[in-house]
Amino acid sequence: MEYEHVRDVDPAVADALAGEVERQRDTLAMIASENHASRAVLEAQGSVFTNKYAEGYPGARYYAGCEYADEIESLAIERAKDLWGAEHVNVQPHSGTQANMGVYLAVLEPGDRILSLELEHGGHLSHGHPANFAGKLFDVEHYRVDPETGYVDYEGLAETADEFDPDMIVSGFSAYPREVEWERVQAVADAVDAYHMADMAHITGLVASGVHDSPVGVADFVTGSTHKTIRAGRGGIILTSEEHASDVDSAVFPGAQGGPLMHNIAGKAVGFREALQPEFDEYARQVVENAKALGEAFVDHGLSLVSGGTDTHLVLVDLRDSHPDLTGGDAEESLESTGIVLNANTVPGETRSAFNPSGIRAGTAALTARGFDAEATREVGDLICRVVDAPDDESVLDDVSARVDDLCSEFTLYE
Ligand code: DSN
Repeated sequence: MEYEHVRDVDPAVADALAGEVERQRDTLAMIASENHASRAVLEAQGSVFTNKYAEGYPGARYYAGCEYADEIESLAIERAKDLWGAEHVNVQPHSGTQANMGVYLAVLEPGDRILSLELEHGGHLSHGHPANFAGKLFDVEHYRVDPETGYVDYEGLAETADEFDPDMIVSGFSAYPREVEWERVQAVADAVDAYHMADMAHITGLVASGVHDSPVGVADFVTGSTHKTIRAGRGGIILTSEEHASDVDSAVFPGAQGGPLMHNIAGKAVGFREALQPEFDEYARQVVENAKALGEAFVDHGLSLVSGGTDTHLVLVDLRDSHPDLTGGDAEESLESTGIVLNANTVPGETRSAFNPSGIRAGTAALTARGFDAEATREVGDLICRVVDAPDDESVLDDVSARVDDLCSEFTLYE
């Protein structure tokens, strides 16, 4: 990762690239939506396919010279079908949000009704937040988690669906630590004659490996991003049945996007091949085991976890009980100074601003990619607790920082 050609023409960008490589090597990435793609995926994503226009789909392009573009897109599609067992796959969405846009545009009209999980209860901006296109185009109502248990309130979802009569129910999350009961959401969608879109962005890898139940074959549409637990590089994906194939394809292109990012699709193809290997199942199982170990370290230390624990790759800590004077933003900042990089997050029943909320979210996908086991992850949990207890104590921060350095040297990255 020398970037010598960049350095020749642009030393400032070369410095930033080198700095980012070092930052990733020398810190612990615990932002739950991040991961470390393999060198093979990075190589494919940084390839000459960035030069190629390939509007259309394999075998039916609007440009000449698409022979190899067709080949990689077909490989990505076939591998995705193998991974998730879908009848039809579109690998062109530039991101998870673009994938969601593709599904909405495939079957909804502006003004139609969407029922989704509220943002501060774990949902996502593209599920209909007023600041997002989805909130501006559609009439959006939310369901929530049960304030006592932290689990999705499926009875509340059914009641709200009865009253609101949605055209589409969105399941899935960006900050929810439990398995989603896809069949229960589908039963509600059936009862009110709504489409069901399952956004599995965070758990694409857990579903592909069978660690989590799959929404494919249950929901009408399944969307995801390809750079979180699946490690296939940045992008989005839509999985659906033959029935909706052409509506989805036309909604993605020409509906929502122009030329597909063929270099990203090359990365997806490589990452999906990696995820089809038996080692990936072991990786995904370890991601969840590590998240459980992290959660246990927090609970043993007296921190409150939303829902009390996790089934996924992430834990969500509500700091209000144990550390009422510490905001998520302050915790994030102190942790970053030690080399532990996670994010402040809203929690159900949030009482602070979204810019400096009451929780922190931590994920284990990236640590696991660099080889962390449950014991090492638990130690990171203990280090986080030390910082949360004394966020301004320089000697604690120095001590934790030194241990983070040791762990980064032991669990190497991109050597
Ligand atoms: N913003 C991402 C996350 O951090 O969950 C999802 O798109």
